[in-house]
Amino acid sequence: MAENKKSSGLRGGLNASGLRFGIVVSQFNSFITDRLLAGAYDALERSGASEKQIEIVRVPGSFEIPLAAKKLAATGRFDSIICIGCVLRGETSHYDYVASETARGIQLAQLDSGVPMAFCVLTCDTLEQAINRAGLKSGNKGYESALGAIEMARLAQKISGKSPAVPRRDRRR
Ligand code: INI
Repeated sequence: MAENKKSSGLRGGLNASGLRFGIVVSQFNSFITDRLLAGAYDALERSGASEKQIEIVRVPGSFEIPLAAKKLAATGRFDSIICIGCVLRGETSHYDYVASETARGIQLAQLDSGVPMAFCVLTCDTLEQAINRAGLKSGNKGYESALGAIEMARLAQKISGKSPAVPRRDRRR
């Protein structure tokens, strides 16, 4: 019985076909963010999305991501938005403000708009840590975030009844 409960519940799934994605990518630390973008794009394509379902918007730095993401969401054209940035700690407290306001802004943007937003903003102490998360030792966070974006887009559809949570053939009349 407990086993059954563990596997039950609504899930999004990882089929990206027909979904529309916005990707907001920061140009600051583009050595890292370009690799995260490539990872995200790869995940979307492997999951069934085609080029015309994906729109990329470039902003100067991570601090600008939330506004661009909110504006994209307001167009109504997107099922999910992936927010890509990389904040590296420097000698001053600037890092803390950029990192926390970017995270807060993205969370507010997704809660205000109702459009799922994946948080793919690396916050690292060193460049090495960032490189490891952009395709080396620790995988590619862009790839992982894109999978999260697909899953949340599908889950949002199911919760709001826009796509059948249960395949039609399995429904009881
Ligand atoms: N933007 C980043 O995306 N990463 C950083 O590491 C960074 N640092 O360290 O300054 C950064 N700053 C720029 C910021 O995002 C804004 O573009 C800028 O403050 C103008 O609003």
